[in-house]
Amino acid sequence: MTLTSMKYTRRVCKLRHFGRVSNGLMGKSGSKLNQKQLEELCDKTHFSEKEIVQWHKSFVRDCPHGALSKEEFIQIYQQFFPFGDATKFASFVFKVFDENQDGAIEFDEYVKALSVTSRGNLEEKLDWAFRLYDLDNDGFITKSEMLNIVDAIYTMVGNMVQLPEDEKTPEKRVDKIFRLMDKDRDDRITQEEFHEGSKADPSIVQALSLYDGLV
Ligand SMILES: [Ca+2]
Ligand SMILES: [Ca+2]
Ligand SMILES: [Ca+2]
Repeated sequence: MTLTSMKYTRRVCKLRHFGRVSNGLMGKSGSKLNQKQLEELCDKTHFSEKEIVQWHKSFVRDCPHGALSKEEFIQIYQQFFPFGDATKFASFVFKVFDENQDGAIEFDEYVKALSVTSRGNLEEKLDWAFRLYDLDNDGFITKSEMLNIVDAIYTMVGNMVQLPEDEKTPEKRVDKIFRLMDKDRDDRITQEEFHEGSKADPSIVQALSLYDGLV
């Protein structure tokens, strides 16, 4: 169940009828990509100009109104998790994608996020994940923030996977992650603790559900 970029596109394709419905709203930026934008995106991502042009083509085809709405985004996730409810988790991920916080994912936001989640190195992925978990964006992950995300993951996945005893509930999993990561025991995780912990113990990264492709 890896949400790779290809799968995103395929799922977006399935949502094409949304695009048709909202054709009337066309006119939002995103239908054309100029050379400057192309170079900028090439700079900021791990994609070549050629790849960006390809991504753009499929993005415009699938989202003719030029942006992906939150509802469409949730629907993409939901199709991967038919036995659970993806609304909450997808909403959190949406927030990280939507850099300018205008309530929609424009092409540049889409392609930058895909670059990190599909081609980013571990550091980049961890930074991205940190932003996901740090809900109020104050530079610390509190237990309640982490509980929010982990609970959303459990709700989305449903009872699909067999979990070890110390991960049976969201609370247990959060306690486990904090035991491993929160080195100074102040009940909040800094970016440094997050990085160090993940590198020292790959099982944490797994516990964060980063690499089973949820983000
Ligand atoms: Ca946006
Ligand atoms: Ca925080
Ligand atoms: Ca700490």
